[in-house]
Amino acid sequence: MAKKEESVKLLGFWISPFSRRVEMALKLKGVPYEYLEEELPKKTPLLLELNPVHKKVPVLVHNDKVLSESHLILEYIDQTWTNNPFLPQDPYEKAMARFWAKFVDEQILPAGFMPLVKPERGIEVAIQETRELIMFLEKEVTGKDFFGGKTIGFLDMVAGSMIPFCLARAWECMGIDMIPEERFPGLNRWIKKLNEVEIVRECIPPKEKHIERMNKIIEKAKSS
Ligand SMILES: N[C@@H](CCC(=O)N[C@@H](CS)C(=O)NCC(=O)O)C(=O)O
Repeated sequence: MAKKEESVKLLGFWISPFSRRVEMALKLKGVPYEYLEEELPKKTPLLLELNPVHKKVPVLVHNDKVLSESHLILEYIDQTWTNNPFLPQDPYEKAMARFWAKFVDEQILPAGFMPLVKPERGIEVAIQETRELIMFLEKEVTGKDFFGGKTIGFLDMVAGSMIPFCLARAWECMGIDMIPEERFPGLNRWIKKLNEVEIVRECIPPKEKHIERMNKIIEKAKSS
């Protein structure tokens, strides 16, 4: 829990999976924080001042410390507030959680999102390639409730904010179920489990509003 004199602020954007996962982590730890919404693509002078390198959300401000990049923010949160640890303690498991988290953001996200904007090799190829990548996670989660085991962990927050509650919703705009139950039973079970976690439900964007906004983002990106 945050100590009395502590100040925790989060600059975020409501549909950003990167922001959503940081909120999940703060809530999991029970850290009170002030949430400052950015209206992307506009950027406030505060965001530009706090994250001059990347100019992106999320940014966490803990007292006089400023942090950006969601994976690093999650690690900082886990090590600063030590209740409800969410990164594995075992060095190998921790390295693997980081490995898969990087894979989600650096491989699954571009493979799954870009074709919605520029379907250069066709939608069918994009679906197949994205599913091949997602299948690696299916193997990781099979037989478990969460990637972290019995409770939600680092990779659950990274992959959860990105795959079911962002990417799959973007594909739903096209009428496509990217993670069909018959091909991905482990991931579908995991998604149900995630939906049972109160802090996850509190942090994911409302579905209708989210899909409507994503449709607009995709259309705008297509025409630019
Ligand atoms: N690697 C960053 C990615 C953050 C990111 O891409 N944030 C987006 C919102 S979803 C953003 O602020 N975009 C503004 C821009 O690109 O100008 C992280 O993990 O925090």
